[in-house]
Amino acid sequence: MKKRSWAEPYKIKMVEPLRMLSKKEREKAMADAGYNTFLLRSEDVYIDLLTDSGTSAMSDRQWAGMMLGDEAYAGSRNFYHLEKTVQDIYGYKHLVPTHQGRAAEHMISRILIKPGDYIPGNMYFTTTKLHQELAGAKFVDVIVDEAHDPNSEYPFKGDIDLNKLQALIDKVGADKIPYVAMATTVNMAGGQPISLKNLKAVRELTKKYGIDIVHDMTRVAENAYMIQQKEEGYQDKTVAEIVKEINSLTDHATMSAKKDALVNIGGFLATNDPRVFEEARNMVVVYEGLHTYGGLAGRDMEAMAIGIKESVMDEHQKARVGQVQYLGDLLIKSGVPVVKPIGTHGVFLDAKAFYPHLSQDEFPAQTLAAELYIDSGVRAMERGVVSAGRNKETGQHNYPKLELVRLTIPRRVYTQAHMDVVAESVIDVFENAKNARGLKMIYEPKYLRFFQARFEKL
Ligand code: PLI
Repeated sequence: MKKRSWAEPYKIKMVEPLRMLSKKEREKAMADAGYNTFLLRSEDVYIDLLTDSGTSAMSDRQWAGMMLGDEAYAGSRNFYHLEKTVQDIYGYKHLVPTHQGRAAEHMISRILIKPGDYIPGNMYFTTTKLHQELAGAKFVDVIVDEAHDPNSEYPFKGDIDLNKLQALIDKVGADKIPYVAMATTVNMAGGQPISLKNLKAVRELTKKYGIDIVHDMTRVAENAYMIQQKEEGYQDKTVAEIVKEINSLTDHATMSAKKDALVNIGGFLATNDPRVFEEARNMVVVYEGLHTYGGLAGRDMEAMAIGIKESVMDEHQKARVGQVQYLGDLLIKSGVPVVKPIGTHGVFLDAKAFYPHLSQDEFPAQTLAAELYIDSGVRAMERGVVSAGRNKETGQHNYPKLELVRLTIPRRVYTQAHMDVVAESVIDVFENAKNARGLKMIYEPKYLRFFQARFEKL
């Protein structure tokens, strides 16, 4: 059969010019930023793969929706549109909007956790875990072992190990486990999906013990697309149908709409439990704003409602995830060490394999992100020992098995040619890897240190 390529299901109506500094200027910019890509100025970045959070290009329909913002303090028309969309597309009964995901994480942690509780999860996310800890819980990783192995080709590395979950229940008792934290997809594992087969088993086990499931649905439509592509029995289901099925197996959800839902700001807490809804509606007024806007403008809620509908379209996910896989395949073909299989929102470089001569105390992933920026102006993000923070009890670094650099692809923003440029730069940096020196941390903030820590070259 003749080859038939796919292409993005949109054309470009407005462009934003990019500029590229000279190598000397990039070296200075990186040193001035303390070798932390979060501290670079966006204007000094050529291709920005720091994050897929809040960086999507909105559609003309979303921009048109912005003009329909009803900026009333209470009862905005856009809130009701968003509420109906969350009910229709996601299937959750009650909605409390928030300005972004971590505000919803704060509320659900405060509502469901008692000090001394345990929260098992399919790996951790930085803000999610911090809010669990601030509410007095201890996070316990119950993801399958394959998730910690960058070379395992297991297709559903987001799966929960039921034996690990059962062992925790046996050890601490179900009354000390208010909920399982389940994320679609698992960001820190490389954007890896959970399977429906696994989620159904987790639902069965948690039901037996009266344990809830809190769903971090930040990238649920991308996870659904992977299920459609890889899980037996789902090839004929639409992404929208699979999203509904995933959500139906959970009790509450937190959402950073800045990812899947294609908006630059926004999030929410959703729940099927009227008591949790009642408490969250009370709490949101203290921290975010009235329960019909939760820190958002009416226009933001309108853009989110439209973005949610666009995010579950099969052709959108095919192009979105397809672009990520395109970049991943270029790197794999050139022998660059990456987390396999390629996930949905980015390609994760294995910094330990780039720099076997650097120990984790020399921050290999932080080093790699800096080297990549200096090489080509491509901005990536550290996801290794800096992101993992310190052990609360011992004060030592947490040493995660995965020491990664994330090339995160914003949705609908860059072209295939940009991906080619990125791949060429990564390959060059890999070929020169043995010359890299590590870094020393010279400033460390108390919370979520990766955002603001500063480094010096060793
Ligand atoms: O950045 P927020 O507060 O809207 O959402 C926090 C958050 C929660 N869960 C997951 C899985 C995330 O990926 C997430 C935010 N992620 C960021 C900012 C990222 O760059 O991946």
